Parts: sequence; C-alpha cells; structure tokens
Amino acid sequence: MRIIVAGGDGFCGWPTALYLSKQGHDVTIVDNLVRRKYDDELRSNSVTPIATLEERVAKWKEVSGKEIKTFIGDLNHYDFLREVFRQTEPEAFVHFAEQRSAPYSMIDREHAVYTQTNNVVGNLNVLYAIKEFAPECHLIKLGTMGEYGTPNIDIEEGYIEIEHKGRKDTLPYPKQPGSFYHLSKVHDSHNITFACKIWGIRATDLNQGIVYGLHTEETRMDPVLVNRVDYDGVFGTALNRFINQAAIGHDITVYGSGGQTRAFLNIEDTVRCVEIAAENPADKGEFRVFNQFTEWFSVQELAERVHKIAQEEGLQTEVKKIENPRIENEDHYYNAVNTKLRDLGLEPHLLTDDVIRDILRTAVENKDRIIQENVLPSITWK
Ligand code: UPG
Repeated sequence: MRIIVAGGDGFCGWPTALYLSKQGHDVTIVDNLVRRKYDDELRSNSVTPIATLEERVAKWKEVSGKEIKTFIGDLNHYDFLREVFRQTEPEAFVHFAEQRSAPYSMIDREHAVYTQTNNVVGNLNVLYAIKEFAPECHLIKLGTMGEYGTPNIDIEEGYIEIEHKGRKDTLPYPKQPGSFYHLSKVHDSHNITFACKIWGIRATDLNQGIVYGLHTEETRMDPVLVNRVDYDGVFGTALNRFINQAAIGHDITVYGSGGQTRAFLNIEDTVRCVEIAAENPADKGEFRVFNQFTEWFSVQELAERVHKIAQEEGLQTEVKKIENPRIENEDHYYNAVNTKLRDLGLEPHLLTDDVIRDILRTAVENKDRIIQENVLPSITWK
C-alpha cells in the first residue's frame, strides 16, 4: 500500500514509518522538522541522541534494503501538500503531524493560537487534498483519549447511544478536553466528521492514550535508527518522564494528589494499531473512532511502580507530590472501552516490571544528556 506518514520524524511517526516499511508498504514521510525546533526554542533535547532524518532514512535503506521517501514541508502550505499528493498518490494518509504537547499549548496566547492554527488548518488541508487528489485515500488521524476528558460515566469508542424524552439516537461522545492542545484534536474530529459526511471521505480517528517506551524492533536495528524520548516538563509525558527522573536520582513528580487516571500504551502497540487501521480501512463516508490504548493507571500508581524498579536498580529517588500546574480532576471515575482494535487483532504489550526496567536502563545509559533545569514543570494553566 502507498502510505504517507505525516510527522514521520517524530516520536510516534518515526517508528511507525519503519514498521510499515518493513511490512512491505511503500512509505513516504512528510515532515517540517518542527519537533526539533521546539527543542531549540525550549533549550531541551531528546534523552537519546537522534540522527537527522536524512541519516535515518539512509541507514534504514542500508539495514533493510527498503527506501522511505521524504518530503520536508508543512501541511499548512497547500501548494506543498498538493505536490506531495500528486507525486505519491497515497492510499492511506497517517497523520501524526501536529503540535502534541498540552503544556506547550498553554504557555501563552501565541502558543495556544499556534497550536490550534497549525493543527486545525493542517488537518483541514489534508481533508481538502484527499477530496481533490485522492478521494479513495483512507485518513488515519491521531486523535487523543484526552478529547473525552474524565466524565463520570464509561467512555465509549467515539459514539454513545442516548435516550432523550422517549427518543433514541447514536451521537458523538461528549468531549471535555483539558487544554488548548486537546481542544485542537476535538476541532479536528469535528472537521473530519463533517468532511466524511459531505464528501464521502473514509477516516479513522485513533484516540490514543499516553505512549510510553521508545524502542521498537526496527529502531533497535542500528543506533542511527534510535527513537527520540522526552523527559522535560513540556514534552515529557507521565511514565517516560518518571523513568527519566528516576535515572538521574530526581524526585518523581506526581502533580497534586496523583489520582488522575489516564489510558496508556507501549510504542510497540502504536505502530501495530496504525497497521491494523490501514489494513482494515473505514468505509466511504465513514468516520470511525478507535480508542487506542491497552491499560489505564493513576499517576501515583505509575510513580510507585517506577520507584520500586529504580530501587531494585540501585537508584536513589523518591515519589514527591508537587503542586499541580494544571487544572484537572485529581479524583475521578475512569472506565474506557477499547475493544475495536483488539477485535481486529491487536495483542497488547502490557506494562511489566521488565518493560519499565528496559526503558530505565536506556535512560541511565544516556543520563548525562538530561538537562536538570528542564525536569520540573514550568508552565501553569492558571
Ligand atoms: N503528570 C504528573 N506528573 C508529571 C507529568 C504529568 O502527575 O510529571 C500528570 C498530569 O497532571 C496529567 C497526566 O499526568 O494528569 C498526564 O499528563 P501527560 O503525560 O503530560 O499527558 P497529556 O498531557 O494527556 O498528553 C499526552 C501527549 C498527547 C496525547 C495524550 C494522550 O502529550 O499528545 O494526546 O498524552 O492521552
């Protein structure tokens, strides 16, 4: 299948591009390399030393014999996107190319406006490009479990049957996101729903949980193929962040009471979920939603698990509750459905102690790269 991976230089996109290429798909990466620029802006870095995209794809060709084509440019520039579609004629468009940090979107007005413009307009351009140049192309869009927020009822997969004043309908599940970033994904979902309805586009929204880990079978094939991993207060996410904190003997930073519960999955499952979506395309005009996660945990629970493994590895670290920089429920109900990907064959890699230990050892190997001043959160919602 001819597959575009937009955002193919990023944390989820790079391993996905490699995995799909290994499975024999004809993969093209589209990326504006902005994730590397956010590092410059924030004076931060990946814990692992990452190669340039050029070096990465050259090494992939050397070790696998397979070619990944690249287009460097921005989805917000329609002339560029048009050219990409003309030259590649995609059958599937995997869209990871969005600003994905909630704290980054909450820095100030400029960052909120940037996040929503970049994400919403970029995605709208992709919808128009599919309509104009590749109407059969299946859009596989990265949404987030954060679109739903933390309602006091079970979270369904995209839709919920409602009975109201004696009448019934199946409606989009209510969205109560917790940042301008998460809101951008909700706006995307609405635009995609409408485009499917009016133009008959086929789309799958992958409402992904928090991804942990970094290695996949393919990224382990050579040090030049290594994936990035974030630990800082802006782009680092709960579990990976805790593990990197432990690696340098820093306190493990639980925000508030730590009762916040979130859905999680291993990066090795991310790549497989995208493959499952690609191999089982949505019907014409269908806006399909998969909840893409394998387990859920409270942040306190995760902090304690990391602490235990860190102690076994001889590292000195403590779990520390700090003032929550976000405005969010810290004590809430959480029960989310995730049967659709499982029904299509996903076999989850669950979070075992060995998985935590493996990520921790990679962090320890690279611990000299961690910039201490970036570890604590610096952005508040207030
Ligand atoms: N948290 C802590 N301590 C930390 C970092 C986070 O307690 O040091 C808490 C935070 O308050 C929140 C939860 O952990 O309640 C999750 O935060 P985080 O791991 O930063 O995830 P999100 O902000 O939800 O965003 C990530 C990705 C986003 C994706 C989403 C999927 O950045 O792109 O959409 O996970 O759920």
